[in-house]
Amino acid sequence: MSQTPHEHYMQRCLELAANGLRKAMPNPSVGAVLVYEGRIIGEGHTSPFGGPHGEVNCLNSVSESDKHLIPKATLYVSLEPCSHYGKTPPCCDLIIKNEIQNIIIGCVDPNEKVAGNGIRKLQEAGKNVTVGVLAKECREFNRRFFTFHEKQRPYIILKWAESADGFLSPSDRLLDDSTVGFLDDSKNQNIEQSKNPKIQKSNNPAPIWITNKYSRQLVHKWRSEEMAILVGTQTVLDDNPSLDVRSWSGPNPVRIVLDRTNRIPEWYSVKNHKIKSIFLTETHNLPNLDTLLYESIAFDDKLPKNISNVLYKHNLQSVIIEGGRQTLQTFIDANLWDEARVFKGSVIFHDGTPAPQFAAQPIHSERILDDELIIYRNYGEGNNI
Ligand code: AOF
Ligand code: ZN
Repeated sequence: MSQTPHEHYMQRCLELAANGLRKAMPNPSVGAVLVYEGRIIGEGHTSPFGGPHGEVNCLNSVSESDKHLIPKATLYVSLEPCSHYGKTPPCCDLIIKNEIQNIIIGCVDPNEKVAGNGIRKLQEAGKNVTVGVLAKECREFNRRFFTFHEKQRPYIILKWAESADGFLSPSDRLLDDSTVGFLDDSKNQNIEQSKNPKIQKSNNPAPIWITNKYSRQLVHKWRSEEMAILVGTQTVLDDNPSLDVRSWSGPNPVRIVLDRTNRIPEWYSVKNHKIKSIFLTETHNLPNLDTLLYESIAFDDKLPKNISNVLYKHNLQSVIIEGGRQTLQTFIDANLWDEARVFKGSVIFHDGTPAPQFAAQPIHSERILDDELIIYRNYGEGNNI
């Protein structure tokens, strides 16, 4: 489908914004493009958190020789320009000061400090303001930010890997003891993957992987894109995962660990101080230490909501939940999830822990060598962004 010129420049805004998405969090990443008579004279995107907004970087990028064109140019911006003093001054004031007359906006900012005030301020200053060009794409792009502000909760991504016959892990009966590793990327194993994963006995310490190394690398990329990663107690006790970003470059998400009765031993990887971690317990008398924090929550029938409230309180706009079965199923049953990313490997377990059960339509699937990746979105009632 051919794009209108407005859509074309808005698309460029999103391309620019993609460059700054993770670093800008928990701010939205916003792209801005300044166009004069079909020529882009300036462009920019939001700087890392706390830094200048997209509009500022766009205006600063205009060359000396083009500066006189600014008032006659059209500004495209993927999110409503801000109207408030946050860590930076209002972008609206900058636009007004630069005497830009035409502003094309992708979508309204859901932040209650802005929420239409930016558009109003520009209109009151006599500007021509158009709102809603590629609005859906602009919201989708910053979906973590939108979910956070509109639903007061993080964007929730479920991730698991299952065998070709639908198990997360093989039956214990197939294993000599529980020290054998298997499964996928929630593990802390750096051992090279054999090409054909087979169930290993305990005299062989090699883990059993469901997914191949390309799929596992993708999971590390995903971790680097989210603000938090969460697993249940059993997953930690079984696998001693580090929950960090290894085979990809990018920041580590904050580790969120369910530990209702404080069972996780001090020497486990999730308790090292290398990465900020939050332990969710029923009760604790443990002090917050360095990067290791504790939060008390009720482990009742509202557990997923209670967890989501803690993440919200800590300004964590997204979380990838990597297991185990019970934790994943609890979020599914509460209908508190936005995306599920499911790998189906080629290994067959015949028996074991069944994969979570849920009803949702896949929006995408692809093959990664012998693995299949299926992505689901939860557009359930009241749950669409
Ligand atoms: C824009 N352009 O590029 C971004 C905006 O504390 P501050 O000053 O960084 O403001 C953060 C808020 O500003 C953020 O929550 C969102 O409402 C808006 N972000 N606005 O005009 C931008 N990143
Ligand atoms: Zn701004």
